[in-house]
Amino acid sequence: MRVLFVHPSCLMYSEIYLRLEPLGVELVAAAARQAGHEVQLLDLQTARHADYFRLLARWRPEAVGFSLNYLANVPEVIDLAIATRERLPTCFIFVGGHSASFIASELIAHAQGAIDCVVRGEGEGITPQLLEAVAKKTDLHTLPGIVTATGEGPAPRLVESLDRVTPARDLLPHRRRYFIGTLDPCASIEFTRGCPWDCSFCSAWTFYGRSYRQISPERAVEDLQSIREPNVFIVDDVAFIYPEAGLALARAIERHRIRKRYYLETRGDVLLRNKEVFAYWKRLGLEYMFLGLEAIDEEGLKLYRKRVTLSKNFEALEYARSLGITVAVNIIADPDWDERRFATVREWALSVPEIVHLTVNTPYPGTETWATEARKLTTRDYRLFDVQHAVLPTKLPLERFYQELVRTQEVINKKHLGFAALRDTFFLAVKLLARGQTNFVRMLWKFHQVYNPARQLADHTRPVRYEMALPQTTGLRDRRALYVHHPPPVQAAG
Ligand code: B12
Ligand code: SF4
Repeated sequence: MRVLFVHPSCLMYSEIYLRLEPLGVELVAAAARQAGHEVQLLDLQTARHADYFRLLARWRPEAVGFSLNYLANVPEVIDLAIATRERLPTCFIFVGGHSASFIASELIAHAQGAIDCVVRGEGEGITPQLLEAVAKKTDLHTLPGIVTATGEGPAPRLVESLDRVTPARDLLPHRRRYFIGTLDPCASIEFTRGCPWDCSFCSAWTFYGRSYRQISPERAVEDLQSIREPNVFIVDDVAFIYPEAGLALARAIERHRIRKRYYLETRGDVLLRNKEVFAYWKRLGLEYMFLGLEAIDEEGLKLYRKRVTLSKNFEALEYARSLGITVAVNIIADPDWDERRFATVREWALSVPEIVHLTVNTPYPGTETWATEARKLTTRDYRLFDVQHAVLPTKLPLERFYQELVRTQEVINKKHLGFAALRDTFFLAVKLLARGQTNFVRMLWKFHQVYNPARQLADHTRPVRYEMALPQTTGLRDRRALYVHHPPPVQAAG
């Protein structure tokens, strides 16, 4: 079969800092190719809708699979599915990915016949079986994780081994457009999957049923060796939870003399527990680390159930600084914040050398906060669920909230993109431009175009064509009801 996989566009408010390759759908595309299908992959983060429609007309795929990790992309994917159905009425159209897995039936209802099925959970194992069933015209909704308008298969299954499929990176022609900050160009890689913690605002743990699996060091090294980019973003939710695994991988990389610059995400307590692992990785090229601090007070940490103390987080920052790693931290802005609270965060952000990101507390389907807060939502427009908009009632008038939010982001940004910082990055920018890498330099000038309180407020007044469904009941009796995958329980971490 001719199968086209599609990743939707970037979300406007994150595009200025980064644009990364869609690793999940690359894996699914690789699995379909391994099963003998003719496969293409189009990433709308680097291509336009016009390119998609041209490809449809030219190549006439028999199946189109959309990747839907981000809730804010839901309207785009539904519209593309409808437009595809109009152009190619017999084409099989399916959707998979993180967000799609939590709202499968809702998507099918919105699309009114344009989406044939939604694949819940990991896609690389089931997609070849699904395509085979489509070709043989057998029932789809008997397959694990498959949801159609007429039925739903059994619960999705975790793939037996993460070593079997390697991402089809070769299917993406515009690889130089992927970057994160100064790591330009930048590829992505996965070493582990899942997270054993259970933060209330996050759906990473509910998607994988709190499981945690690792790719073997041999396979990880092989994948790394195939990457041509000098920079690599590690997509793992929490890097190097288990020190032995982090060290084994580091040793294998050293043995193979692989030299890259790395960006990873982890937790403060994991960093402190496994200091020697991170120090080793620093020697291998670890340059940036993202720590999800989420709050700068104990109360906030408890609210998000981070299971870490404030002093541990601050100690972790100290340790990362001592290693010479540049750290980016995230703080969650609660809709409850007033001017005083924003001012405190501004003050704190200016007092530390780290890059501070501010995101707005957003209940997503699949999170615990969704089960407890969704009924309070002030909007049901998917596009606003991008952690840059307030979707819960704000204590300040909404306009004032955005003014404070953008002012805070601006103050923080000036710290890094202001004149003094620019002077420091000048030579780097020139070097990148000389190599034809323009992503980082463009980013430096984009902030004011994107972050603008009036524009953020205006986003709330756009007509809404697809409205999110609310949960049937409030509260949550059994957290396992949120799970997409239901593996046997693992021991809780932290
Ligand atoms: C890496 C990552 C990123 C990267 C890369 C994104 C990219 N281009 O793909 C970066 C840093 C850019 C990023 C940014 C953001 N992210 Co992010 N990100 C992740 C993270 C940690 C891992 C994703 C990943 O690569 N996993 C590894 C691959 C192998 O898994 P996968 O992509 O899920 O793919 C599998 C399945 O989903 C499925 N599948 C995927 N596509 C398809 C397609 C088909 C057809 C099929 C059948 C199956 C299928 O099969 C794949 C293989 O098993 C997830 C958390 C998580 N664990 O999922 C958050 C996560 C997806 N991000 C999230 C958010 C909120 C964001 C931001 C909005 C944050 C911000 N501060 O601005 C931005 C938005 C970016 C944008 N769209 O423009 C939320 C999503 C919430 C939601 N429901 O919408 C998540 C779940 C994190 C969380 N804690 O809640 N992110
Ligand atoms: S530690 Fe990170 S990935 Fe794990 S549940 Fe908490 S926020 Fe999500």
